[in-house]
Amino acid sequence: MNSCFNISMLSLVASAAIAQPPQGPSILYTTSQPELTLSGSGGTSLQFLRPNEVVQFDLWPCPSFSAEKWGPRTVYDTMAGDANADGWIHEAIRFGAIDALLDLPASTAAQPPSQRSVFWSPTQAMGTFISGFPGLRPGDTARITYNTAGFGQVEHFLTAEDLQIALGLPPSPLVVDLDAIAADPNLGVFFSIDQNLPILGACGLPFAQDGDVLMIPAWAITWTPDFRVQAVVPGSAEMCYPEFIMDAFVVAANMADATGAQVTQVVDVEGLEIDWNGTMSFVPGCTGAVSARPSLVFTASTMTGCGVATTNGGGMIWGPSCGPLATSFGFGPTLGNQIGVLPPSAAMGVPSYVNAISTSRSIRFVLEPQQHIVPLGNPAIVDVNSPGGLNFVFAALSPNTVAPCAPFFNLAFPDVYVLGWVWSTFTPGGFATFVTPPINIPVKIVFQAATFVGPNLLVSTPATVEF
Ligand SMILES: [Ca+2]
Ligand SMILES: [Ca+2]
Ligand SMILES: [Ca+2]
Repeated sequence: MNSCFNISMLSLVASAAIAQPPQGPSILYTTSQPELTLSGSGGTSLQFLRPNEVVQFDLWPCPSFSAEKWGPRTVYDTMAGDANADGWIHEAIRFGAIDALLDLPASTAAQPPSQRSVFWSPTQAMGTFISGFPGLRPGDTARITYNTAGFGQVEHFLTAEDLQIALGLPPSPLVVDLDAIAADPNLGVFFSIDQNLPILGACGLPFAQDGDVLMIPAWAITWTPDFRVQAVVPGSAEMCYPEFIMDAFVVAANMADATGAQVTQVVDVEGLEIDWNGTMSFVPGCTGAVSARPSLVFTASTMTGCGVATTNGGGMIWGPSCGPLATSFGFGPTLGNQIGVLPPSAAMGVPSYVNAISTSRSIRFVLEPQQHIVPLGNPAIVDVNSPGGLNFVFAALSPNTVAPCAPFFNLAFPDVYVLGWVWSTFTPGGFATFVTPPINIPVKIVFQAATFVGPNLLVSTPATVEF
């Protein structure tokens, strides 16, 4: 047992070193199928991408080579706890898939965006044993936080009930699965749903298709002080871009899919983000109230090879920085390497489409166990991806329900989990792996790493290993 460091010492160092975030812009996204990072992530388990995990692709500095895992299952496990009350914190298919992502930091946010602050929508409801009701359901857009009700609480950006109210539906029973979202306090909420559905939207809009982009205009939204949706005007959802217009955008983009064929339809819009480099039009909606129609970055179920398009200019392949994020039709398949995932061959792209997308400025400093549940008598083996040159890794015992944590100001993960720590070690920077002594008693252990980048002390995402 190494007892040379503790968090109170780190706190003293951190309080002396507040500097600008060193992180440039990036894309956070999810793949619809299991995929691999282009880099191989140093041979660690961080190369394996799953539909319920979030991957990050840097837009700066150019050229970006590979995407890397930013939201491993273990960080969501650790924040959420044993939500299904089966005695294990790890859930291999927690959320089913993450089918929408939204980074909308409040201007008053004290810390940079992180796995704690970025919102998402699941395809399967999370258990409510830890969070209580209403929980995190397919129609919700939310994050996992802690408050006076305890750890592992769900904080909504937009509840499934408010989404249904905006669509002119009763708040229950819940029938909507939100499938893509983008938002801005001045512009409103732009979204797509996962199924065709009779609704009663603005001016009698009778039907929503899975390929439509709908919007809740800003005038119809009451915001919380931290820019989450507190209430919506019933039946205020209106059409932003109907499916046939989205089809026209994707035809104009002239994009190849993973086989090299041209994408001619969206079928199901899967990811949305505001294209701040695009044009914006202000048009009277069907109610007469003028609302903004920004250019939107979008992905769709037909855009295999993980291609990304924008509605800007009437429809183009999106190329936010280093290069276009798809192959033009006639020039071979969209492989996936454009957004940093490993194609099966030079002739065939990845089978995935991008299922959720958000731009962000978030530092990547993550841990992932090679196995989340380990037989007694074996060590924990945990992989690290660190922006620093040397990491201090700490471990503490976790309750069986949900691990406690405390706020800890830094530019990466905003909470410290290694309260009452029991073990520590060092690892080198970049991709690395650490191994504990064999564990012979049935315990749950939460790990967290710390490193310096220049004068800044950074704390990693937490990881839980169960014996
Ligand atoms: Ca569980
Ligand atoms: Ca969903
Ligand atoms: Ca989606």
